Amino acid sequence: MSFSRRTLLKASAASAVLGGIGAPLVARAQTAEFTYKYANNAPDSHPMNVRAKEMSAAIKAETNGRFDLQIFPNNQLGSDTDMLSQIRSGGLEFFTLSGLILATLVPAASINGIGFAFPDYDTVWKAMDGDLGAYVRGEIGKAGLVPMDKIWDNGFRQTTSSTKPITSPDDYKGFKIRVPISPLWTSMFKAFDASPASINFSEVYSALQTKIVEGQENPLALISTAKLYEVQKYCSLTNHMWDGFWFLANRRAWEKIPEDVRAIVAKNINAAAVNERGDTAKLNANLRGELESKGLVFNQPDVAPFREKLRSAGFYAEWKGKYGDQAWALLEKSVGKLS
Ligand code: X2X
Repeated sequence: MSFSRRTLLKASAASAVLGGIGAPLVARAQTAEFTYKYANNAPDSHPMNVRAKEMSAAIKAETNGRFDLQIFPNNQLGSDTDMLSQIRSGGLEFFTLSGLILATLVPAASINGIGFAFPDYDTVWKAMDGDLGAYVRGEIGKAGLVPMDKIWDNGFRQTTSSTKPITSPDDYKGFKIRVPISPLWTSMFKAFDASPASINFSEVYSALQTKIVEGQENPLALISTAKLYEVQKYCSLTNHMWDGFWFLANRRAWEKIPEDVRAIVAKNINAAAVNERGDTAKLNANLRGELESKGLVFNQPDVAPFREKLRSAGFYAEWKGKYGDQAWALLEKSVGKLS
């Protein structure tokens, strides 16, 4: 008798599951060879999870059921801090994380979050799909994680508050603001003389509700899908940084996948990223009216004084020193002179 390797693999995977007496044959006939977990911090309705579901279905179909990608949205597997340690140990196979938070492990990964660096999405995608993104992915690779080529969009970040609108840099003075756990975020809001508190996204709604902090900053797509408007009054369109999510794989888990299957998985993840960028940019551009109808009061401050405040506080000079000349030159090649 001759069996192909694939038939054998399928048969052994099936019999492992069928070990239980009387297990229903029909329901188990399509057991996947690879069942991998993908976890993230975004609500189920965020474009990231909407596109991830499509992507998972496409991967299953194109691999004839060999690869089953299971999605765990909304911090179901823990906070970003927890998920970062799980993906490093291999307890989790895939995870999307803001480059700024990943910077606790890979310092270069926060560079796209430098205050007021990116003027618009065209500049963002040119840089992140070009030299700057390639440089950051190289650094992520050195830390033992595998980043997919296309970064996913979180968006340009806006400031919300339960106490007052932010109309000028002075309004940030002493402002109790939640920031994600990331040296760049803390440094930037300290440069504004604010009082930043590092809190994982999984705790943000309750931190705002119980007034542990007055405000937070996030793109409109997240302010909407995470319902932060329920616990905030003002939304100031500060557009102070662009933030994206790297789609990361645990290296050992990634290398275990046969090359033909890996190509299908990578292709679909990157295609989903591009679709998610479109969805999220549209939401971020169009949500203002909807959020106003839910009670958020909007204002649009002139950002020039904010940028000047960062410059005079030495923020750009400090971070140029931290990233080094090579990385800073790649950033400035994309966005122009910063300091
Ligand atoms: O933690 C946040 O604020 C969030 C959801 O935007 C990130 O993942 C960076």
